[in-house]
Amino acid sequence: MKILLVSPCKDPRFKKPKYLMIPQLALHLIAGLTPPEHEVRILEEELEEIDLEEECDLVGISCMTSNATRAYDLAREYRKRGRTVVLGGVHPTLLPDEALQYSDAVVVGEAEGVWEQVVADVQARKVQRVYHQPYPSLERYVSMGNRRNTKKRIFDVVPVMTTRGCPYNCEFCCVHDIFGRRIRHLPVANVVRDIEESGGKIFIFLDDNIIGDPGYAKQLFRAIKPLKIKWVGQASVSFIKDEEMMRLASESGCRGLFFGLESVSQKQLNRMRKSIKEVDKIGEAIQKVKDFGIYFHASMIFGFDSDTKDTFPETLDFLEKNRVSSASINVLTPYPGTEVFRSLKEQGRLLSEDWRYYDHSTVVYQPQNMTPFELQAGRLWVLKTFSQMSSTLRRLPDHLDFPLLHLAMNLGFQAACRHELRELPDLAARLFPVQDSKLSEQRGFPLRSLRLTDLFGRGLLKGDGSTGS
Ligand code: B12
Repeated sequence: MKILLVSPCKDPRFKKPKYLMIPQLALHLIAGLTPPEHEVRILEEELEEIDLEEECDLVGISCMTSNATRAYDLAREYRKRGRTVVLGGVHPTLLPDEALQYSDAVVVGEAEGVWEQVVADVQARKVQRVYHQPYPSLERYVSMGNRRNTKKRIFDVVPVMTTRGCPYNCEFCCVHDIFGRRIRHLPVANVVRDIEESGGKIFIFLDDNIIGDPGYAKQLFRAIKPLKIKWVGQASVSFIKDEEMMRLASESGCRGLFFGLESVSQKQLNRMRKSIKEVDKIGEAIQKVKDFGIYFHASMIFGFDSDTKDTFPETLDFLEKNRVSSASINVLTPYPGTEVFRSLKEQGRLLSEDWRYYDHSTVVYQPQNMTPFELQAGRLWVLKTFSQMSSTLRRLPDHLDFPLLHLAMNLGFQAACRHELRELPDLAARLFPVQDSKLSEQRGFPLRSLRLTDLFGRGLLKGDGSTGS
């Protein structure tokens, strides 16, 4: 059979810069699981156009929530053309009944342990509706071969994942529901073999927390040190509590880590399960990571119930004062399946259940201490001010170990911000309550020519809970 594995983009009209793209590990893994008699092609829509007429028997589509609508549109089109369509990934796992309306079958959870059966059933024309094997063992080596692709990406970064599952129960995250609370590992020897076979030099570990199981992490770092690779990954700030861990990570080629700080509001930090809860200590942690020659990327979330309009300037001050190189500036997104989704829905605070808006950048619920528009604009103000050239250059002397990465990341965020600003008036008209858009018009901020600095300069966004004057 000819099998096409597709990763849809969120919106084919607005593709991300190619240099930011990393290969979709799930599709390479599924290709590796496919019995060798079948022909498999991987198609990432961010990198190439989709030809719906492309000849194939089975189409496997992977999606998260934000690109689920596009995935469903494609599934519908492929099925019209007589292809068998199987949906998998985070969103179909969370809402299998919804995904089944657009596909022949859904794989709930991981592909390991079921994909071979899916392929055999499609070939025998006996496809079942749902395939699910909870928490499969990751012991078997799945060969993904050489997965470098220098032609299409500027940074040739190869993805690897060593663990699945997360012991934490964060109310805004669905990972523990999908992959379970127990951390499962790939054998270290298999990770080493995969790295060697991949042909890459720079790697990204996609694990939610590469140091989640400290014993395993140290074993892994010791094993990959002789490979002389460079790598980046995600970790919790508890990283800095273990000097040996930091040294081993750095010696094994760690050059950058993504830390989900989420908030620098003391109230919110007290509510979350974080290993470091004091804002000052987070500042020290940032410095310590940098001292080990590791790039610090922060991820922040605005819109928790304890957040007020003051949270925006406070967060910006924190990021600038601590000379953070780059930051993902997100809004709280109530992904289906999470506690936040259940609770906001119960309280009647959801503004939309159109999954295209569930992307960490768009406000889809009524915040507690501000209007949806204020949250949307406040996030953009922080993103714009922090990543603009003057601020980026001011922080550059602190990042001379990685000047290009520092510039590339901030330029990328700046470009994304410009696009979002252009879209903001239309978005506000479509999504936010009428009064919200009117309010800003009345206060002299015509949405069409909105300047975010004005929102702060004239006090619209500043102030605890009030709408300003
Ligand atoms: C890597 C990653 C990314 C990369 C993806 C790019 C890439 N080329 O890999 C980047 C950085 C671009 C990214 C972006 C985003 N991400 Co992301 N990302 C992840 C992360 C850390 C790992 C995903 C991964 O590749 N895992 C490794 C592979 C092997 O696992 P997998 O994808 O789950 O696939 C397995 C199964 O799901 C299944 N499967 C998957 N697809 C298919 C398809 C078929 C046909 C079958 C049979 C099976 C199957 O089989 C696979 C093997 O078992 C997860 C966290 C996590 N633990 O899942 C978040 C996560 C998936 N991302 C998330 C989010 C929110 C986003 C963003 C919206 C964030 C943002 N601010 O931009 C964007 C959306 C991008 C978009 N498409 O619109 C959320 C998703 C929540 C949701 N309900 O959608 C997660 C769960 C993080 C979280 N903790 O909340 N992300």
